[in-house]
Amino acid sequence: MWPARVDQYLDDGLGEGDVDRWVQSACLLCSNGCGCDIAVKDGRMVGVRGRAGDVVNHGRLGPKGLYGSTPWASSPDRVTRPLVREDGRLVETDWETAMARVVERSRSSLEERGPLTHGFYTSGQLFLEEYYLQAVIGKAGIGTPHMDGDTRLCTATSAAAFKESFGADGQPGSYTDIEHCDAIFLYGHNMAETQTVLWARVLDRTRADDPPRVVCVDPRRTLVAQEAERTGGVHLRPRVGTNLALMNGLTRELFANGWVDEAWVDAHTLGRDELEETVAAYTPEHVAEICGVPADDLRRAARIFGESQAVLSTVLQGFYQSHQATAASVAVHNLHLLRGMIGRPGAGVLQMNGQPTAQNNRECGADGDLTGFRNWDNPAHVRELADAWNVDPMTIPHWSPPTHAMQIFSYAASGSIDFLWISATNPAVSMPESARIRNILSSDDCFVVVQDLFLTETAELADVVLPAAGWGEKTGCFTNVNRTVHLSEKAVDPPGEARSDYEIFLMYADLMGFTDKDGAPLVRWRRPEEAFESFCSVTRGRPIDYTGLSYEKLRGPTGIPWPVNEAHPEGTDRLYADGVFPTDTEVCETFGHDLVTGAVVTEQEHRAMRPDGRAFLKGAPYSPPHEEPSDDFPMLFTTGRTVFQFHTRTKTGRSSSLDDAAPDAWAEISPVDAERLGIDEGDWVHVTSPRGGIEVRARVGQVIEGAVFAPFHYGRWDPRGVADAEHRLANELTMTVWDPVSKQPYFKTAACRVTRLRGGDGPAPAPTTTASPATDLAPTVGGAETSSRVLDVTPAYPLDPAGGS
Ligand SMILES: Nc1nc2c(c(=O)[nH]1)N[C@H]1C(S)=C(S)[C@@H](COP(=O)(O)OP(=O)(O)OC[C@H]3O[C@@H](n4cnc5c(=O)[nH]c(N)nc54)[C@H](O)[C@@H]3O)O[C@H]1N2
Ligand SMILES: Nc1nc2c(c(=O)[nH]1)N[C@H]1C(S)=C(S)[C@@H](COP(=O)(O)OP(=O)(O)OC[C@H]3O[C@@H](n4cnc5c(=O)[nH]c(N)nc54)[C@H](O)[C@@H]3O)O[C@H]1N2
Ligand code: SF4
Ligand SMILES: [Mo]
Repeated sequence: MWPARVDQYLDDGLGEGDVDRWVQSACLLCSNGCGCDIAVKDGRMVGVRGRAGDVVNHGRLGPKGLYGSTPWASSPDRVTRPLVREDGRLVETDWETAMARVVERSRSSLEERGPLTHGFYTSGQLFLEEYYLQAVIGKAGIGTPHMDGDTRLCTATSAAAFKESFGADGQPGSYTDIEHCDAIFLYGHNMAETQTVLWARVLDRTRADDPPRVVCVDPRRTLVAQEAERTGGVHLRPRVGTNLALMNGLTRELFANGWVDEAWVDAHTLGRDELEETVAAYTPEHVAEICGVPADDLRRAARIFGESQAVLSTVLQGFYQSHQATAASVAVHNLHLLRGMIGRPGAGVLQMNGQPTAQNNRECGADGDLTGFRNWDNPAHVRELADAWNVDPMTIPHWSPPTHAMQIFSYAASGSIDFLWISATNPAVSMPESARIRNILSSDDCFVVVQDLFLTETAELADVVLPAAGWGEKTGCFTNVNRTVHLSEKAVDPPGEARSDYEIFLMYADLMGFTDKDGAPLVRWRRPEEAFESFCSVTRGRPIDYTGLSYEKLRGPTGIPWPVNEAHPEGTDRLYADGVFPTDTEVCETFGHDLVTGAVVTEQEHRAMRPDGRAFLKGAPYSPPHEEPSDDFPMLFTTGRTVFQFHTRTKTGRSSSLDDAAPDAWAEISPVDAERLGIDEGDWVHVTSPRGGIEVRARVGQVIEGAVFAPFHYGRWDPRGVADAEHRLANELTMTVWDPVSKQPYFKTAACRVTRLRGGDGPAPAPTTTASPATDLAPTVGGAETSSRVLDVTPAYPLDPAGGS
């Protein structure tokens, strides 16, 4: 049992006695979903503390959760009134005027050119009720297939991989697997920085008796990689963009060494022989040629997998945002299925999420999925929703696959979408090929509505900006990566005239007058709780069954993992304990795809395979990335995160503790490349790709030779007015290409060139206590004190960068 420890943060100078009340919630800064209470004083959020009884975190909170959850809320630069564009400038106005503009434009587009003019691009950070309301408006009110979220950039591959292997979305494993496993494999997942509380749980095992071995697949020597070395596991460092070749090599080793549980495979899976054939060519030596991973390292890693009784695997952006994303992520499932390691303690897959509420977007269907894990290609599933919402089934778009985010922006570029509503995401910074995105958003042809807490780089380009209430300023539910549902209660009023996203979408539905097929208002709920109850009822009978949940039940001591129903009134820790998967043709969420081309499998083809509750083993050959190094662009560019910042920094950038520790962008290169290019630690460098470039300081770090790593957090906005903020956005370099199955764009493969511009005046502003240490261990900008103040709240970090505990 993982011991409880309550972590707490209060604003400077405040003690526990100063807090007026604590309000129940869960942390909204990553998908781990740690249970917490919000401290309120004089109507302001002034801190947080972990909830000891919560199954997710046992009271712990990490650096972002502690220091980043509340300071943004009372920041003086919140948007507090609606803004509309007048003569090229955004000016303040009242809600009536702003909504009248939105509704007028929406009506005229619908009347003139129909529902395909409308696109909704939402988030992984709203509440369940807000996605569900959007889904009902978009699917049953307007009838547009053009709905997606930034979840496409984030966890589309997680959902796609589940659907391809198991028939439906839904995390099979559990965090409790950490306590029971013999080995932990982390694929493209820097858990030490991106899910710090989960990593603390891992460290509590790896630093105790009988530790599991860790295997890390990452081109950088992250803290995870260091833990792999320390536990006698393996750090596999593939060349950027070669994950699938590596996975095929691991899979081949299981077959070649007789590590396959043939009886289990025979009873519970389909496709074993085809998979063996697909991976036959990937000998360790062949893999070494493609990936640059020593053949013996691959053999050692495979042996750990093959000889362990219970392996826990976690997968994240190094796989999802990289080349052949779905095929590589499905390959992780294949390893588990071949060993019969699923559905029992310790043998789990955590196909991770990133954003705190990405799961709910997938569940509710504001993202291109059909509500309640239904199959858009199954007329019976569409009818169930039509009945629940009392609309004609033909209103709900299902004549073709739903439009993914990258395509929505292409339609906006070509003019077929001319009404684009963006909520709780900042695509001008977070989408690939930023120059293209800025052009689309600022074009006169497309009417852009942006709903945010701040005047972000995206909001600045909008036609209408709607001021939103954030976490703690509204009530709703959300579900973490581990299927655990939490209720987050309103703690304080939003500033000025800001309103919750739920209220804003409700206002739009009322003004548009959407009706059901009997002419009654389509959306009759008022309180978020009514939307929640409606959602629970449409999940009945689906793999994601919420029918046993209510707000009242969620006010208990802990979050509850779905399915929660009559059979499982207290929730379900682990799926597929019986080895039965939701793959039946009538049940599944998709009939599946060809992993190489993305071509859809038809209903007839699916039926002919007679899945009968068995999981699919699906393989694909490796092919090289879209853009390979050339004479002009000889290196590989990859991007990611630091522990101290969250995405485009709108919250963490307003916490001085966090922002001081990682105040500005950098580019990480290997010592060998630095030497070759004449670059010293802290020098200004120009990193360019065929699409654009950045000018940042170089961190001579621990990335693999031939690769460049840059954080994507830093757009133009800066709390301290950094002079070179114009030229530091990593997405200037990334490209408009995506995985054929999940449609997730590639943020982790592009060709680039690095040139030295001039000397710097000290080390790069990259934190030294994380995945980006300098060889000379220069102190982190912001001061070692700030950094350790942030770092000492969890044992996730060896404070000594050399790796002590
Ligand atoms: N501090 C912090 N935590 C966060 C977030 C944040 O912004 N900041 N965001 C949250 C969200 S939404 C998400 S999605 C998650 C993301 O969490 P992670 O996926 O852990 O984060 P990343 O840094 O994007 O990528 C992980 C690793 O992929 C590696 N990588 C790059 N290219 C390749 C490749 O070709 N192959 C392999 N195998 N690995 C590669 C990088 O070196 C990096 O260490 O984090 C969540 N948590
Ligand atoms: N190069 C590169 N690019 C990437 C990635 C990468 O690894 N590399 N990762 C991708 C991934 S995984 C992700 S998740 C995306 C994240 O990209 P974004 O979603 O664009 O990032 P955020 O900064 O979290 O944007 C959320 C916005 O919502 C606002 N907001 C917060 N709460 C609320 C609310 O309750 N209501 C409303 N209306 N607004 C709210 C915030 O102020 C902020 O502007 O970036 C993607 N882009
Ligand atoms: S691990 Fe994630 S959910 Fe937990 S405190 Fe940290 S940021 Fe919040
Ligand atoms: Mo994400």
